[in-house]
Amino acid sequence: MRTVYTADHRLRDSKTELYHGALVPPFECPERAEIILARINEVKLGDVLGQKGYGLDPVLRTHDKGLVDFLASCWDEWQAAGYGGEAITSVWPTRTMRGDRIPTEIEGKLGYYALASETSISGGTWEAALASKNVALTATDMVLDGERAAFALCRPPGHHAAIDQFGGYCFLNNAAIAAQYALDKGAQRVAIIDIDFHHGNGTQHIFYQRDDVFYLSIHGDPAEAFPYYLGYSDEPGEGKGEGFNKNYPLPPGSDYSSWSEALDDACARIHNYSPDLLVVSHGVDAYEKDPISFFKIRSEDFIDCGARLSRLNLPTLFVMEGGYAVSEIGVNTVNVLSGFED
Ligand code: SS9
Ligand code: ZN
Repeated sequence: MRTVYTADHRLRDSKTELYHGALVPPFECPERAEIILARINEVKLGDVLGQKGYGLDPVLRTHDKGLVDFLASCWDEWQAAGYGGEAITSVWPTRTMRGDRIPTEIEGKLGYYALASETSISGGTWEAALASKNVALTATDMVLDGERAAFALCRPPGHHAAIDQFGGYCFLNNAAIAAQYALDKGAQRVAIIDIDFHHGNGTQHIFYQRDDVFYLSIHGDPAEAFPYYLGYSDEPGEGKGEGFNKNYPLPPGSDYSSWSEALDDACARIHNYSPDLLVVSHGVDAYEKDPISFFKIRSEDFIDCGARLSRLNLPTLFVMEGGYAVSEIGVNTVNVLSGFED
């Protein structure tokens, strides 16, 4: 399998994450992508190619222009306002206020577009987010051009980014942008299976009312895990999208026996849907030693997971999402890809 990677991911190098009430070095750090790349080369998974340019058009097919403009100018506006730290929101349009006014002051605007406050915006963030979606689209083109599978080594990740919100370490929803791009290039149906530990609230939000993208996700029960306010089992999709959203929330301590049961059910539904393309939101934070998650998936389980995905026999695009046990992230990520190939 070939990989698409760019060193531009390093431009996303924020120094602060608001975590349990303290500012800590971000879990979502540049080393993550470098360690995955090193493992790909170590096991000779396949060639590694650079990004092609795609501009903003495919982004605006998925995201709101207000969010895009905000992300592009946030850091400059934050600095121009004279604020000392990285851009972290401390305000929101909460339930008792208006959600239809977008303030002009950067602090208010930041709260409008943020879905959480752990994700600081700093210099280079926007450039890295643009490169990350280019990586996803370059790999999408490889699959549309006939490769059985490709790996988009995206960083920063994307699945928490909604139509008009960023957060959860995500700015642009790489998997969603890729799915929409495939549809625009002639695909009829796309399935997205999200194996990251966290529910991909952004991806669900983007496609919730649509039947041309079927979103399925296995994740920590949102009653007990980020993103907390979406990802429950009673979210089937809406309107013509009803029946094309499927969540598998699992409790703390879940191991591969219950996790793979959910995966098998998801694969059966994907098979019945008969998509032209399978997008895998590929996160490895379900791993037993992940510092911010609570599943018990072992490194070898990821190989089996890849093998099960492969049995669907579909053109498959892997898009990197989360995974924060940094020293094991290379092995775990590539285990899914090698399991898929063998
Ligand atoms: C854990 C807080 C987690 C955000 C996690 C985003 C994961 C992206 N107590 N906060 S894959
Ligand atoms: Zn995650």
